Amino acid sequence: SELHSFLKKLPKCEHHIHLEGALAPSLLFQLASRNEIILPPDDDAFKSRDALLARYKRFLSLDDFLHYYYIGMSVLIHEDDFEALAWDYFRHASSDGVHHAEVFFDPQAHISRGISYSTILNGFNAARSRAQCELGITTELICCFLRHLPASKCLAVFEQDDIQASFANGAIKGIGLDSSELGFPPHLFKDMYEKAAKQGLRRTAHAGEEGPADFITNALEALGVERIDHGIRLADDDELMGRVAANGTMLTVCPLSNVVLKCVGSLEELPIRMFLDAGIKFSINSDDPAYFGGYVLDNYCAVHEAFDLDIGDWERICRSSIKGSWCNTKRKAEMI
Ligand code: ES4
Ligand code: ZN
Repeated sequence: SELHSFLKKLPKCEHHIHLEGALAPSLLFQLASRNEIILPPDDDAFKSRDALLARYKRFLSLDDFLHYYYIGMSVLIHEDDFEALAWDYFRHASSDGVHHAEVFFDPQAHISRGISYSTILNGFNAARSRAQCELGITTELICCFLRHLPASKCLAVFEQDDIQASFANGAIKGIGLDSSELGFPPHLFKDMYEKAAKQGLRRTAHAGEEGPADFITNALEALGVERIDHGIRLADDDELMGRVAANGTMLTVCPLSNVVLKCVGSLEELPIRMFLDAGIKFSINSDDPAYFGGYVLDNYCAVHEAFDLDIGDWERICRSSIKGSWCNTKRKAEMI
């Protein structure tokens, strides 16, 4: 339709996509076979691509999804696997009209399996160069830490020589905090975020996805984050909403993710209209596109249909997401 083509052409920036969450079942099975990885034999979901996709439609919660997410990424072994994964995402993103993508990855989930950090980074960087040359899209990497693991373990990984080198040489733009939210409040990671700030890294954290609005306050105050990933529970706290609007903190909202993981009952329950009315900056993102049934354009279309936005609303959303990006001002100017 005319609207689909309008939404497709909008100059998009994506700020909330986990590269491991772009692992489509077809690539998952292909890599499992090539790398001789045995998927759980007692779970019928791994019997076929269709069975796996059907299981993805029945996620009960964030933790139920994460169980499959961590098993899925166990097929990633070689540099080429990480390159193929990232390239697959960049191709989809570009065809959806993404001009600039800031992508998450979870080094701890690979290092713990004996994969070296350089294998991950070299693979992703090869795909990033190709994306820049062949698709004309710019990209940044955000190194995420797994909050269900002890903060001391996260800090030890943060301080690893090879990871520190990737911060110092600009390969990594910033840090994030992801995985299970309930029971793991942001302030546990205060030391790591303080060090990151001193090193000139940009800082974001998942907060207010399944967890309460208090976790958003906590992330802003204890971690000094510049963005909030998800942040939908902000709608429960009027005072905090005013502060977030006044400070210009951007939320990276993931509509289809929130529905699939049952953080909301339906798209219509998302506070999109409330955020627009309150002057809150937000971008619209895919989170884990291979698991949640859509890439970024699917998320734009779903929001359009649920909230009946007009051209002015969309222009505001796109301008905010360009402004909230962590690229240089020259690149921002090219996108506007
Ligand atoms: C995630 Cl949706 C979501 N929330 C928290 N952590 C994650 N890691 C990958 N996807
Ligand atoms: Zn996420």
